[in-house]
Amino acid sequence: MTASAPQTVPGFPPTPEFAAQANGTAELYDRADSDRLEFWAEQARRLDWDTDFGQVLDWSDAPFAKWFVGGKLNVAVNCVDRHVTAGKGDRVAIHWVGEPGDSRDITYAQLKDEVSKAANYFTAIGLTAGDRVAIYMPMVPEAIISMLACARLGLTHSVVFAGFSAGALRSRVDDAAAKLVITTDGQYRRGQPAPLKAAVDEALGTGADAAASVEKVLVVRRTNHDPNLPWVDGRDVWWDDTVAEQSPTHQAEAFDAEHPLFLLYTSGTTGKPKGIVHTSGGYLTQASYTFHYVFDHKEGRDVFWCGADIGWVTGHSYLVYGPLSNGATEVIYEGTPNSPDEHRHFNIIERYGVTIYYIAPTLIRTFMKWGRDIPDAHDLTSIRLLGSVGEPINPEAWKWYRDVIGGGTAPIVDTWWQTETGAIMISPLPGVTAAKPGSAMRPLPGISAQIVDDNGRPVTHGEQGYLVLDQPWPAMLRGIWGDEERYRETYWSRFADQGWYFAGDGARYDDDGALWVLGRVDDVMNVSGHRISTAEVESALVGHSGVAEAAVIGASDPTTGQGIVAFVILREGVENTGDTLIAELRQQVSVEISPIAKPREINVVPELPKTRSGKIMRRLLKDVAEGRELGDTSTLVDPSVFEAIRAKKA
Ligand code: 6R9
Repeated sequence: MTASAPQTVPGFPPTPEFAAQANGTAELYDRADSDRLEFWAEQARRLDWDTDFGQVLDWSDAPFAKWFVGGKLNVAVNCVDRHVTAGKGDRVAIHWVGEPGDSRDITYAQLKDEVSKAANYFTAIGLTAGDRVAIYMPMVPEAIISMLACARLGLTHSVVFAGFSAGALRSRVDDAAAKLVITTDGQYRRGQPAPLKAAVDEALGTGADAAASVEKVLVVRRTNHDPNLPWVDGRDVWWDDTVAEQSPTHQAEAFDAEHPLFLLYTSGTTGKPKGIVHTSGGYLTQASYTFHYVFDHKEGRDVFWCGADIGWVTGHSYLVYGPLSNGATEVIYEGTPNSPDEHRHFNIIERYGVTIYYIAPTLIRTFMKWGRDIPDAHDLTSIRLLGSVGEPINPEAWKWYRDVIGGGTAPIVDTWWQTETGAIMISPLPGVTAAKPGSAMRPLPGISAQIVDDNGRPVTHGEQGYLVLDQPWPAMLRGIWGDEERYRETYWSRFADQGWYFAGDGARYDDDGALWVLGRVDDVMNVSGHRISTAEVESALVGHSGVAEAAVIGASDPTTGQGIVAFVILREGVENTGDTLIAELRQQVSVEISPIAKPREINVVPELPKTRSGKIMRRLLKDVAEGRELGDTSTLVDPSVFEAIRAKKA
């Protein structure tokens, strides 16, 4: 665990002006407490249902939940068409900003046409409800159009972060047996076009090695960087030649509330990523509800900007399904925050009058490093609410965020949730909560959590324990794709007797009962808000012919939260070529997983510290990496191993 929290700190109460206009009220908690399921039924009515639901929750087959039983709806119609029908077709849905500085405004009416065209094309190539589609794209409008077109047809999308390697894409395509892969010719990376379709070609392979499930690769022209883009005839098609030619009208059909909407792969404690399954009615209900209350969204007035990539769950719930189901106007930015320079985000806030801004603490700390002169050079007075997500936010970054970006008054919502939870679970309610810097405060109305010890007993205030969710919630994952056993084992076995969901995070309450999330208690690292498993990086490292064994830990890092530190043992007879070897190993990880998983530091050591049962003592490696005195070494086979490791590190 990383963050340390003071026991009692004062909260920042909302200003009377903010409280007076807030969507959230203290009464919302009471209403949810008095009848939780009725409360969720009320929230579900935010959506348009073609067939009304009966039972709100069927938990008889726990841990497999069914929410809004018997209800039917179309997710895309709820995100797009119904706003057009309600006369809001001219409202901008998306202010899109490309990295090279190009931009596009897309109204709800235009979005409806674009989504319909894509849906017509997907139907024309024979895709039917239940088929899987892999989306491997940078942050271009067509990525969102593709997601919505899938939702419209009941196709299950699997968005794969475009920073992932060909190998990572292939394993996800195979696991889901995707029939269609949607990509772009290239993507901008810090102002330069870089190939992307090439990675798809590499991933899908040819001949005997070809990904068997894939029938078509649909390519959006983005960078135009290669006049001789490699092309597989019969498999590859341009978006411009196909989707763009389709009719902009499409009759949508309603799907069951439990119809699978998307898969999203996330790192677990083992090397193999898990395909988290989300369904339609419950997911959209909670995405929509949280967007309205946590971001205090005012339709037609606010301009929302979530800085996440669509490759992560934050991009799914707060770039696509949450904002669009609420008829929001949002900004979507394709590139990095320092392209062309460090003013980029603040220019965008000024240009579009962004009112609600939602980013990760790692970016806040990067802004702090760049210096306040940069944001101070801009008029950021449009901002009225700030959000944080992905990792614990340190109180210093919280205060800087509020003072420098939020004009000293904007409420901050520190939102705890996970790929698995689908939507925000624990967060202050703006206008109601006196938020404390660094605390996610308390579960939202309708959500129930506890902090417990190893035996499932609630810990006393001030003590650290495990965060568990003791009641099902609408946007909860419905399973791990194709692996029922792993679903039970990963989330429901730790507190099986009680039937609680184990989140994998440590937490504690302070003396005032505010909840502080302290970080992962399992072998999952959090680097710049990205979840990376130690096992995945270890398996990439031992994939190098010179490496016999590897141990990886997340060491605390002032900017990225955690940084990846690896310890490797070389095979007999392999020469340690120093920097050359380290560079090769880092490259190996980059190719096998992604550049985001490259270790910050790799130490070649003669031995790894192990317990008698053969487990690597990661806790001790963490002590070494963070330069601390060693903790208890009594269970080690050979405590002197550390002398050798320290000598190597020095
Ligand atoms: C939404 C998202 C989930 C893990 C989660 C926790 C960490 C997320 C946090 C936070 C402290 C917050 N996390 N939000 N920790 N405070 N506000 O990030 O999903 O990528 O699945 O990561 O991120 O450790 O378990 P995901």
